[in-house]
Amino acid sequence: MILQPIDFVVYAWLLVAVLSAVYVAYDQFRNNPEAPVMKWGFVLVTLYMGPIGFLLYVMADKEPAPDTHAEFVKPLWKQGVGSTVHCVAGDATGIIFAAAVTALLGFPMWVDIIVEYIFGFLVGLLVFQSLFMRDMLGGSYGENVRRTFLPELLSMNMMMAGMAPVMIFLMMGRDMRAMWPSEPLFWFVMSLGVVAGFLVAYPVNVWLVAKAMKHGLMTVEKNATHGSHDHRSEKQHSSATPRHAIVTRPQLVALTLFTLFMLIGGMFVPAAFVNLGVRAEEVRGVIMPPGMLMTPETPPDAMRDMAAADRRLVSYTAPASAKGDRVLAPRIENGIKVFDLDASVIRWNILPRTQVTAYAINRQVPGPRLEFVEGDHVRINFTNHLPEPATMHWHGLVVPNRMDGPAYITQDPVPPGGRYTYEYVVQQAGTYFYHSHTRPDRQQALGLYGALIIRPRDSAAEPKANYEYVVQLQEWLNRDGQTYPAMLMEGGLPNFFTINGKAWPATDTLRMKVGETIKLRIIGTNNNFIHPMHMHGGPFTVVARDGVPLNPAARFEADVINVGPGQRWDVIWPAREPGKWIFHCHIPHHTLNNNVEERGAGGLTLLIDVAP
Ligand SMILES: [Cu+2]
Repeated sequence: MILQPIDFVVYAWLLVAVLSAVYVAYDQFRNNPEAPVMKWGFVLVTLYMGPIGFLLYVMADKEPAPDTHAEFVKPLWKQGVGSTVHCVAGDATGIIFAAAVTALLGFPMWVDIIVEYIFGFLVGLLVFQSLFMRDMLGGSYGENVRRTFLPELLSMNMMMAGMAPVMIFLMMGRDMRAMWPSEPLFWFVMSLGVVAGFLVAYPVNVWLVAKAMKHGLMTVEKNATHGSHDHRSEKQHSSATPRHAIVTRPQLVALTLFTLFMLIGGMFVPAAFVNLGVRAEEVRGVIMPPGMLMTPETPPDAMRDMAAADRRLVSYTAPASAKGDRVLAPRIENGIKVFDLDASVIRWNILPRTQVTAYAINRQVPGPRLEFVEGDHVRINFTNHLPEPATMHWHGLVVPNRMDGPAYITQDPVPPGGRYTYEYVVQQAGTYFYHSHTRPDRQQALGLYGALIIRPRDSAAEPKANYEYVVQLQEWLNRDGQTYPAMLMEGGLPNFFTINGKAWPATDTLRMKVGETIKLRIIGTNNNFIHPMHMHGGPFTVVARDGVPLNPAARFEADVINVGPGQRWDVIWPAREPGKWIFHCHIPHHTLNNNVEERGAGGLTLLIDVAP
């Protein structure tokens, strides 16, 4: 599934890599008089390096015309390519194998890197150098291991010096799908790592070939017989490896030291920037918001907390016209009002052309409105179809403690697929709401909340108006197809704002006549900001705070009311003049959609259309 624009590049790259490797294999084994070990080397390296492997093969090794191979591969730069290909084929095979296995086994990243080095080195030395090159090198296997140890060490050090930082920074960057082997992005990042390793290892390989310490490309003579005879053309060998090459001990010591410093730098410098203690399975598939601060001490829990809601887990896409806050009619069982709430991941339109990935209750944002009457005995069956544990909390209500909902404090959270029944007698009346109390910074910010409207037993106790309207605020962070929980943190700041799940101009239009009144029940279902909600066309009267009615002497008029997270205000507004009057947040950024003004406003804006 395409989740990010980079995914197009990833799929294209992997496809080209496979096609290129097939072509190189075909050409090597059919047309090219290259030594068998190099044939395999090029096939593997092309698989690992995609179009770059293909390029190197065509430029440095593919026979341009019959019987020209020996001449064609003579230049030292091509011999260096051959030597590096041979090194990369062995080392990268070991590294990639180890990377996939260590990720699946659940080792932290720093262990992965060390195991990858050891595996890469061993496969390179014991298989690709000593075993596959036995014919070229002559001598026993043990002798070859000894003889190729130093060249392999130098080459592998440089290879890992290039590969490790690329793997670490790309795997543990913003898109941590790259940590997990079942994600195509993992293989793309491995591929880029091999390319970097190749480039860094190339100069050392050129030197090793020039000094006859490693083999480059080779041509197998057409009439060469198998058996004890050397497969190389002697003539070719002499031209590729000058006999005057003299290697001194100081040169080898200096070069060994240099590659060790490169290796240590490549493996340990990234530790200053990312948390190498993270295990791949802890951050499986997560995509982090752009701008989030990720340091060596950022725990994986913090990463999962701020990660995008996973679009691959969406079970339902709501029609663009769907509305949230729909009244949920209860079933009556033995005099108990029974409500079923079901949490799941959905796609939801906050604007006609803007969809978010939301954690929704009963497939709507906000969740369904529960209407109680003071004294009701209610039972709420909560089913969790989210990918993480969740609970429900009845904000402001007096309930038995184990019905209150804070995860790990009054109850174990409801696991994915699990269910919990909340049951209590409603003792209060007024404007309340429910929301998740498991990681509410994440879950409520992604949409897990809804209104609780409780009528008093004595309806005369309630200040009346001609109309009623519930206002639920929310902040969203939605970028490039990903929805992250909006948080007042670096990288977590919201760019969309909704009233009842819709941003202006998709918010409701309320219609009334001059002389009529409307009661707004404003609920601070928002997580981060205090929104100063302002009414045009004259003040409203504040008649209740946090569900509790203000006695007439305590009521007051205002045209701005600060709605902090969790607060509720009931206000009554009389329509004094005909026309279009707006009710909006007075933080101007909150009346824009991703900083764009649409039809005069955006976000937290509601229109009241008053007829004469
Ligand atoms: Cu605001």
